[in-house]
Amino acid sequence: MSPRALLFIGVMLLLPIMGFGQEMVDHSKHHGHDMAVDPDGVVMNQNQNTLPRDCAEISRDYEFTIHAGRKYAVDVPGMIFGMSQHEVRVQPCSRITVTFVNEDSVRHQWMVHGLPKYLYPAGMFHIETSGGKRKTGTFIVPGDDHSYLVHCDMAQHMEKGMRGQLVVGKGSGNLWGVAGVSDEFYRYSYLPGQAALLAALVLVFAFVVTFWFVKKW
Ligand SMILES: [Cu+2]
Repeated sequence: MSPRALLFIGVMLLLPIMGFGQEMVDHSKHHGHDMAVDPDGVVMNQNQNTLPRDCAEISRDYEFTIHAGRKYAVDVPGMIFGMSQHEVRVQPCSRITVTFVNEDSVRHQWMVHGLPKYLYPAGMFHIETSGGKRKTGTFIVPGDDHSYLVHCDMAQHMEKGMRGQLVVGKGSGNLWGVAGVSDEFYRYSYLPGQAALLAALVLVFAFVVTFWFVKKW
């Protein structure tokens, strides 16, 4: 056998040992999300220092401890799961550290939607905790007044009470279905804004017309 053939066979035998051709997987950015995972849970898209584009500096630091569990839904009709606080109010451009304490035996999440996508992949920040565990995560909100949806994405948990809002600045109106804040169903606004005034005007007009007819005949 020629030296060249021997070299070829040698390299072919060595390739699997060298790990050549094996898929290189980087788990640090799962589907573009920045994830910190351990047995207690997950913090996704944590952001301690990167400022949103419309913020010159961090306006304020907040720390919240939010508990999740069945016992927080006891006072809410028809609901099974709840949070110790369904609404969080903060200043624009503030940094928020949330410790999420799961008092149930099933998994729960504290998931914020609608954040800027250039900073938070899919516009999301979330903390997920296994039953009986707690987890802490930090993120920074943009500078505009906005109401962000906060929920638990486990199947049926939002429908059964784990629905809240993060109000930045003046907010952008209350979201529906936030326990203690708004109705538990969406009221579709099919009537024009000034419906009551319009109805009153129609009634007065009808009365005047009728009165005029009766007088005339
Ligand atoms: Cu949940």
